[in-house]
Amino acid sequence: HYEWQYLDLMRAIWEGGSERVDRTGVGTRSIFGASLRFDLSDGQMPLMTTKRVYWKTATREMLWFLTGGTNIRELLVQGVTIWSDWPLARYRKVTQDEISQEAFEKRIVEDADFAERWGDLGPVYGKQWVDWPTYLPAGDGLFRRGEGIDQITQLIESLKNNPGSRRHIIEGWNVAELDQMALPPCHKTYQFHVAEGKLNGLLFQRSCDVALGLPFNLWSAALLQRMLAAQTGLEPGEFVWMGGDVHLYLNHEALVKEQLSREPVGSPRLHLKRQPESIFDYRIEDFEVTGYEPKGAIKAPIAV
Ligand code: DHF
Ligand code: TMP
Repeated sequence: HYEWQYLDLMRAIWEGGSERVDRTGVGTRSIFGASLRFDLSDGQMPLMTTKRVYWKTATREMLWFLTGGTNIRELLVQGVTIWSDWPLARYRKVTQDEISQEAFEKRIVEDADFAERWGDLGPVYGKQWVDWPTYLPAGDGLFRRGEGIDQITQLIESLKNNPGSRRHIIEGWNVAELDQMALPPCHKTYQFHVAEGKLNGLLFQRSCDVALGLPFNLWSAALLQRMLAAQTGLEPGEFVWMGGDVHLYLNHEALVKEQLSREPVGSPRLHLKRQPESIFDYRIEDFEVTGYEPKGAIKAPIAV
């Protein structure tokens, strides 16, 4: 079963990782450099079954990236709260207001001005994917804004018109704008490869929270690959994941112990129920998962 790769990685880090101090102060056990490989033929997806993974939440996040959105308001109106912690931490720090997460989220949804001021994550994934900024010389050493680059549209064109290319890349790591981002991109580089009518994909993730982030990241990358395959008339091939700093937070011990005591069950499949004109036109109702009967959810605190 594909999921043993994930469980083996988790065990290897917990048993053999180096203990390191990290940005959040929580502390991790970490290894450097890891890879996983999944077959996406016949609707197969790298969806973990040893705990419930909220694949609809991850799908809503991916659709949000494709809109170019960077404000958590667009997630919160759909009930998605996975990005709230970072704007909330900034708001609390700047205003010294000990507002609850619920009250903060409610205010973001109800008050557009407040959302604009406090809900934006900066030029993160969505912005770089579909509107990577460019600058044109305007004389006197000054520059003005050029048209943004839509990497997603360019990628689809290159997959269709130049399948043999070795430059099918989506890049999130805009060095000039990292300091404006709430978090610099973790899933930073996607590369695609066309062979024998199949679309293969690879994600390089510089930093990986194996317990909370990785199950989402695997689902989302495979989902993007499935949408790209559908839009380019290719069959989904293999999905390869590569991680840089791959870690478990020390306060995830209970999750790790519980999850490693479980065994994978079944083989969930993803069906794309509709083929929209463009990759930007997918809606949440277009995605159906069958055969997913996971073990129960396991809660764990997220390091901010
Ligand atoms: N920071 C850290 N430390 N780890 C992350 O995985 C992470 N991921 C981010 C942003 N910053 C991060 C964006 N993605 C959850 C999952 C993914 C995600 C952010 C949060 C999360 O909280 N998952 C929980 C609850 C899911 C839910 O409420 O829907 C889980 O149990 O999977
Ligand atoms: P860092 O920017 O200091 O590396 O912290 C980011 C943390 O968030 C790190 O634990 C990795 C985790 N993370 C994921 O695992 N997946 C994600 O998609 C995101 C956004 C973050």
